[in-house]
Amino acid sequence: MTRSPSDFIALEDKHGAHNYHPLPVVLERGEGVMVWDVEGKEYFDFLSAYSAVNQGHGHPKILNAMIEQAQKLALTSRAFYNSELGPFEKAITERFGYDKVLAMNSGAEAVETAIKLCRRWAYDVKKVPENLAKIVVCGENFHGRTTAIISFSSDPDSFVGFGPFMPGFVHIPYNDLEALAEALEDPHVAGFLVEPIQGEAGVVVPSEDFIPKAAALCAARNVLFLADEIQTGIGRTGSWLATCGDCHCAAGQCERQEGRYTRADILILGKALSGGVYPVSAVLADDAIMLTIKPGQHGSTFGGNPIAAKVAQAALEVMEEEALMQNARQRGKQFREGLAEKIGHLNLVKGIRGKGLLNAVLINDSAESKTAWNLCMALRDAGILAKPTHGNIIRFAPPLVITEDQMSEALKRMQKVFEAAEQ
Ligand code: IF1
Repeated sequence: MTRSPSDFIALEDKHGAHNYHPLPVVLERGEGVMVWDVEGKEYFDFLSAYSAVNQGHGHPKILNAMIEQAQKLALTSRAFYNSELGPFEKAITERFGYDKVLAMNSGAEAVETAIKLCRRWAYDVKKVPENLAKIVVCGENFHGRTTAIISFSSDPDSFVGFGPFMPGFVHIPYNDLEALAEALEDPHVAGFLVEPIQGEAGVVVPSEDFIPKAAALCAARNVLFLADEIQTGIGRTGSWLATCGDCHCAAGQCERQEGRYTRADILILGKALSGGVYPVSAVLADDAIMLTIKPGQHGSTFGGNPIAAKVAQAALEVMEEEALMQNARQRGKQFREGLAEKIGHLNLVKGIRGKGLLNAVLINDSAESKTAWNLCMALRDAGILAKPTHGNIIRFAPPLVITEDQMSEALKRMQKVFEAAEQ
């Protein structure tokens, strides 16, 4: 077989499920912000595997943690203890300020875990009648692709054809405090599950008071606040957690400046907790919630395995050692201001929005048009990899290790692509 991209694409087409429509580029190697295709062409990675590669591709400290642990002991299952899980649990619960953590693997598994915890707390602590607990969710949400999670999706692509659906979810519009207050009138509501910034919906940043006031409304009604920080957490928006607002402290040590830091009752992490090399997700909560699940009532074969524990610990340490939250804030500002200056005036561009290094460009065309896709193809040819979210919105989320010079070069290339498309 030759090493042409079309050969690799043909293999996937013939032997793989068609559950994706990837951009036609075949990647082979990555280092930091850069990736190379099978023909040796170099690209800026402006997707970071949907914010799972915050620390950059092939981070040496994270890779070494994975390799060294794999050579010692990779997997025991939780039938036995292992030497790495306890130290990781201590590190992450102290980092984010919670009593306990339940380690899983994928983000969807962590969201499912949070839903189970919320329901158990409702029945055991809030005394909601058995099987009547409800969880409030937002329109345009994305929390994963399991059948329970798609049961409360509002995206037909996510749920059509996969019924019957899991009951017990109530929809409100995102960023709508009045609708939330009304939904919380129902005494059977156990929790409110929300993304602090909606990623897949197109990097929708809510009003500044939405998260803190939503959490306050929940507290007043004895309803749990579940923050899905799988995409926004671990530095992506310029602080440890997007629910940190702008205080930039290391979450958990925050002085909880009124309205500046919202502490979720159940915090859901994933993606970049993996350091971009090994799936790790985690659910954090205090004892009153976490201990409602008893031995044998939840788990997974790989959840909390020694490699995951070592990799996640290294992934968190790198964030602090390399001041990646601060860099995300500075480079994000450089991106939004630089791009607005270069292309903000173009008819093609309807808007630029985001926080930290989770940003998006809204294309001035219908969601059904191919404009955003065609722009991503042209960006690919210019050595920048990005992909549209819903229709006419392009998400830009490079690894948080991107330098000022790399961002300047990427912005120059984006300007050329958008100006050429404007003609
Ligand atoms: C794919 C979207 C992003 C997430 C939030 C939970 C999960 C995700 C806020 C589930 C995962 C990934 C899934 C990935 C593409 C990507 C994505 F386009 F699907 F919606 F980022 F916006 N909560 N998001 O963003 O985590 O089980 O995937 O580990 O192709 O499905 P997961």
